[in-house]
Amino acid sequence: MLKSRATQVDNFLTGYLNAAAQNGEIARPERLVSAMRHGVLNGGKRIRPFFVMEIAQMLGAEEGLALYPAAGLECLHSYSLVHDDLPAMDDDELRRGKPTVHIAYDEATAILAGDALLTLAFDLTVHEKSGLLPKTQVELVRSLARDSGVGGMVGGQQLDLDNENKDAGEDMISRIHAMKTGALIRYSCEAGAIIAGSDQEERQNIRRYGELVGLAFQLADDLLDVTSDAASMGKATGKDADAGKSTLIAIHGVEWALKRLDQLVEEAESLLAPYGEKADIIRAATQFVAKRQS
Ligand code: GRG
Repeated sequence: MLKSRATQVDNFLTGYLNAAAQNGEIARPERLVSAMRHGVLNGGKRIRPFFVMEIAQMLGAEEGLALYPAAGLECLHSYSLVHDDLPAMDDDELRRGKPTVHIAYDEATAILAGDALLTLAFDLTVHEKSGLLPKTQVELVRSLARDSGVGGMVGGQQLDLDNENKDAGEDMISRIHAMKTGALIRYSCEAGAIIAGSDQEERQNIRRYGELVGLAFQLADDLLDVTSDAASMGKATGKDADAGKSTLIAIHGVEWALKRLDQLVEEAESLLAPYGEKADIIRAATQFVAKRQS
């Protein structure tokens, strides 16, 4: 289900980064372009571009119209992972089973590759070849900036850092999840509605759907941490694999998390009712997010 969209995005980004470097659209510091490739073309699931493209399609947008903003969103997501892996943040040496960008290159290059992926995200979203009307591009950029910035992903990351090694409490944990992980997933869904030219009511409905999927995504991620901990230690502990980070599972336990996931999926799917069979692929994706194994 995800695979064909992932291939489309990978092919697009490979072609774009190669061509843009060759024809001078991205003036060549080859080391930087290479580090950007390492950060973005490394086997990610491409869940966010999938939602942009499939929701646009479900709502009647012309095929292909969502490709540039979808690829842009993946660049932005990849930037966040490159920076999240840095020594000053999570200090990770592996990402998607391969050396992180600062390990494969160096720290300064990883910072710059992240910066360049972030700016490329906006470049692609307003690209003249996207086929999108300028008004649509502006709406996308506004939403993307809002959901990825201080009131969204980056703000959530700061709150996460502020609460490290503290008993964060349920409200704060939920807020961190909604901002740090949820906001970009919500944007991925809303972007599909913006591209399809939805009215405000439909846009709000899809945004709410995205919010619920974002929460399910994070909870599934926390469950994966618990099960991978359990696999390595022989028992479920309810503790997050990321040392120092509080999770809802540590507070409420695994049983609660499984039930909560079902509730989130049910509520999210109820918002798809108006779209009948056209929403089948999005329904399957909702299930995939909640039950994912990686
Ligand atoms: C450093 C500005 C800045 C932000 C970092 C999103 C984020 C904020 C950090 C990622 C930390 C993390 C592992 C969060 C858990 C959920 C998550 C975003 C997982 C990775 O997303 P996937 O599963 O990854 O879509 P792939 O590899 O498939 O792209």
